[in-house]
Amino acid sequence: MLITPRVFSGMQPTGTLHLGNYLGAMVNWIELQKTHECIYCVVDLHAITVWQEPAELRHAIRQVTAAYIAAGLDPKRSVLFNQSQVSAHAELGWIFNCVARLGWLNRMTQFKEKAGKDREQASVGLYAYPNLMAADILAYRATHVPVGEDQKQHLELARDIAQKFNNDFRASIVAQGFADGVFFPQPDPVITGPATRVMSLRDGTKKMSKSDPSDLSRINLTDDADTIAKKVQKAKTDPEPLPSDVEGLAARPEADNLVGIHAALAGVGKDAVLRDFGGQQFSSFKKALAEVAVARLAPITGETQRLMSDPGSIDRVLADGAERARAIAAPVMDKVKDIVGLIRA
Ligand code: AQP
Repeated sequence: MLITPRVFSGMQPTGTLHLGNYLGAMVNWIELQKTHECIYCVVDLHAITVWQEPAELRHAIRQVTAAYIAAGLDPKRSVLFNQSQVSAHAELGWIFNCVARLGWLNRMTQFKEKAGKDREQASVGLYAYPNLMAADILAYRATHVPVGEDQKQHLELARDIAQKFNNDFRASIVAQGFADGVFFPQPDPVITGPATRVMSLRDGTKKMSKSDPSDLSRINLTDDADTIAKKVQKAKTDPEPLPSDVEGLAARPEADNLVGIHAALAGVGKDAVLRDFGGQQFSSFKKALAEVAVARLAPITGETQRLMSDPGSIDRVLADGAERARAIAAPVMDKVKDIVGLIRA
């Protein structure tokens, strides 16, 4: 059972995917499937760490799946499924609940942000979320995890869990035939690509997010051309014209964000965008930004809608992916149980 290069990543069906999800993660996913064995998941068990209306959750799972495919993920080439169909995630998540330390989870900034002031009312699942994320990755002994910058801390925790499991059970791992005492790889974050942290259109210091109450803060992958144009036009800016070089974007978070989005969507650097728009007011730049966003996103939106008109075929893609995922995770889980000392059939 060799550790071979394998990619794993996922997104939560907690709402509609947005430009941050697309540029921060999905663009990399699509590239990686050309060169690597890839497993891409709709992480529905993560979604229920906060309340989800059951009918909306079911719809969102299908819609995220459709958006994956519409954006260019090939379910024949990559393994594409929803997390709850593969029980290895929850099983390994529990084992990792027993490996990870409370002190580690207490440091997770995303829990603090999401739980807010009402921490006592947050679900236990929200707190243990990073352990389940480690299980998502390590149930496949994945080595590479393409994510946006906001997931860096969770990835570091996954690495710590892998290392602690290997250390705690070293003798048993060796006894199970792993001479070097290493069962889990330490997964590497892949935080690269055109825009690893896309910010809110309403506040250049806050990440673009599905859960932001203002829909004007994000461009959704389901927005039509008029909506995109309206959101870009209403995006917060400052009173100065655009600078002529990248250094001029320092301390101008909104300008930096919009130029970064334009550059990422057009597949060029920020310097190239500023060569075209430096010295100009935001009005003409915003018009061009809306055009480039519509050109890039409209085909994805259209294809997502087309796929959503046949939910049965989406469910078949997920069932097929889940079967392939189970085939990879099952021998890993058997070994984990042997290593930990659990008796299995
Ligand atoms: N603004 C962003 N910029 C770059 N990458 C981003 N990602 C999310 N927001 C940005 C990346 O998208 C992937 C999937 O994220 P997720 O759906 O699992 O949850 P999230 O990170 O919590 O995304 P949201 O939109 O902020 O959702 P809510 O509001 O529900 O918390 C990840 O790789 C993430 O890095």
